[in-house]
Amino acid sequence: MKIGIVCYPTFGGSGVVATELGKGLAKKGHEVHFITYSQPTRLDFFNENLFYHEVNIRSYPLFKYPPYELALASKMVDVVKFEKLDLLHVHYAIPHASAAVLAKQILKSEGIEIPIVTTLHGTDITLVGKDPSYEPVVTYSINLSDGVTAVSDDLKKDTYKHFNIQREIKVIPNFIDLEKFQRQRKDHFKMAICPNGEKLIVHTSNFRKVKRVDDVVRIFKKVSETVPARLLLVGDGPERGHIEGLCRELGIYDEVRFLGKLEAVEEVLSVADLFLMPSEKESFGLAALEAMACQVPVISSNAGGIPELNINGQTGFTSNIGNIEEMTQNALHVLSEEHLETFKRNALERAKEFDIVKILPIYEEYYSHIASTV
Ligand code: GMT
Repeated sequence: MKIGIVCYPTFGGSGVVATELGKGLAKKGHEVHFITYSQPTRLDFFNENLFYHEVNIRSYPLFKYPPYELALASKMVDVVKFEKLDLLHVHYAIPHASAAVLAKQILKSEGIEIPIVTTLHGTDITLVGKDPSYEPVVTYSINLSDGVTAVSDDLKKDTYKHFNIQREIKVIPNFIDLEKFQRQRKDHFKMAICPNGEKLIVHTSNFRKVKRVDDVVRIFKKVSETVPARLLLVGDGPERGHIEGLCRELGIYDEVRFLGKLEAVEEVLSVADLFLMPSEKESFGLAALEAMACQVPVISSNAGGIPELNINGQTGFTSNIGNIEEMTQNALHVLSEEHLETFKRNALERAKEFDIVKILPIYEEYYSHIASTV
């Protein structure tokens, strides 16, 4: 098929999923056209089936807010027409779904039918989308999409709960490329960070409030009072300054390293013993899946779709949001010599269930089904 993919081209989970999906489809022989405002971060190699179309946003002194959604819709119209696309797949409802609906209506007026599939990723529903400033547009554009997918059962339920949705939502979970995310031998790195055999705990996120990085730091402090440990914080975002301050205040700054945004996060995960994800909201938890693929057990909250991935007592543990005490006890349990290897093995086995090789055909089948109904 000829597929147009619209996404945020950044490090965020939805952009990563969209880009990896497009790369995977291209490798299978589909022609994939990315339509974004800049080159997607992970679109970093040549493939004859991959194309990138940049959305140009014309500025004008009158515009306090440049109308990105209109520029995007116009670009979609252009690409669908001239590349003769069979389907548009937009990731993250705001504003991609409404821009796609607009593009579809324009194309229809010219006698061109283009099916659109919208994938809901999480905050487009649970945080931003249900805000009254966006809710009517999100509801309308989900209802007018030809196909709608959500990355977990929990997100599907949340969408029906908060919006008046008439469409069937299909759950297609996040996936992982096990060739890229696998435990590699990085002993020199581990020696440099943990010279005395300390346990290595890792957290990766965009450092937004919803990730509760405070909890990460507080759990680490408590764990390190019992077991010598180090904490690596990967990523960057609005809470970083505050978290640095908290580490100083708690007297653990020397045991914590801030690595910023990393391309090859799998290298860090390859030497990790435990991953922390105490999020307030998380539709799926792609970062935890990446850790598990590298044989890293997960201590997490039970928010959103996380329990659909992290199996309590098997691949790690899930606790109520903010229950730092329980998460600490669970972390110590997993890190014990007696249990660590079993949890690592279980984490990898679970990650294999989300292998891109298994999930790609589900998308392909869904595309064919949606295209046949339009
Ligand atoms: O986690 C974030 O804040 C980034 C966000 C995004 O929209 O890019 O991630 C969301 O989509 C990911 C891919 O589907 C999911 O794995 C994340 O759980 C989800 N984040 C939230 O729901 C907070």
